Amino acid sequence: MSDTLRTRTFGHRIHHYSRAASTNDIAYKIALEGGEEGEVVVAEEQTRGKGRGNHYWFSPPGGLWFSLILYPQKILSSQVPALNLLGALGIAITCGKLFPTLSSQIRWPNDTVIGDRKVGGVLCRAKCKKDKAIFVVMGIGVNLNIEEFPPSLCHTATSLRKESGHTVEREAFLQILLEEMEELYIISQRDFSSILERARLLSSLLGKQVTVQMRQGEIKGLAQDLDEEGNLILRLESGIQTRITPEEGYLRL
Ligand code: BT5
Repeated sequence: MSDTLRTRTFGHRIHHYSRAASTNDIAYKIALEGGEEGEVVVAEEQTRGKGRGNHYWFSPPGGLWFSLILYPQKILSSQVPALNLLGALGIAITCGKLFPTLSSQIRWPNDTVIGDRKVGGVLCRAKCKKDKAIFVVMGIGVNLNIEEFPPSLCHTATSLRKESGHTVEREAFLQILLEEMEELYIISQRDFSSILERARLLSSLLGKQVTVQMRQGEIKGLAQDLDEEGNLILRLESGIQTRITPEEGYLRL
C-alpha cells in the first residue's frame, strides 16, 4: 500500500495473496492468533468466496476481495449485522468519490448497488463471548474491472468498469476505501446513529414497496427505516410495523 495512506491503523499491515479460498477465513485465523485492528487480507482471486448463509461470492481476478480485522469496543453480538451497513456505506461513498456521476447506493442488509445491480457486498463474521463481540472480520467484495458475469448473475450484478467505462486501479480504490471506512468506523464507535443517518440517506430501499422472502413465505410492505442492529423496518399492508433481521429474510429482487 502506498505510503500516502492516511489512516490510523486500517491497512497498515496487508497480507497479500494472489489466490485464496476466502480472505474471510484467513483473516479470522489471523485474528484468533492475535492479529491487530486494521490488518487486511487481500486476494487477487478467491476460489471459494463466501456470501451470507451458504451463498457463494463470484471472485475472479479483476475485483477487490479483502477482509479487515476489527476490535469494536462495546459492541454486542446483536449489533454485528449493523456493521454490514457500515461496510456497504463505505463502498458506496468510495464509488461516489471516484465516479460522482454514478449513483451508488446501499441496499439492506449488506449490498452496494448502482441502479438495481449489485456492485459490492459485505460479510461480517464475529467471534463472540457471551453477548459481546471480541473481534469482527469484515469481508468486502467490490466488482471493479469485471467484464463478464456468469449467467446466474448477469442480470443482477455489475462492475465499476461496466458502469463507468473506466478501469479502476485496485490499490487506489482500496486506499480510498480504507480511509473512508476507518472514518466511518471511528464515528460508529462513538455514535452509531450518525452512521445510520448516512445509511438512510444512501439507502435504495427506504420509501419503496419491497418483498421480503421469509422462511415461512413472502411478505410485502413499505421499507420505512433501518435500525441500530441492522434490521429493516417494514410497514405491512395491514399498517402493522415489523422488524426484519438480516438472518430472517432476504429481499426478493
Ligand atoms: C454478500 O453476500 O454480498 C457478501 C459478499 C462478501 C464477499 C467478500 S469478498 C472478501 C471476503 N471473502 C469472502 O469469502 N467473502 C467476503 P450475500 O448478500 O449473501 O450475496 C451473495 C449473492 O450475491 C449470491 O448468492 C449471488 O446471487 C450474488 N453474487 C455473488 N457474487 C457476486 C458478485 N461478484 N457481484 C454481485 N453479486 C454477486
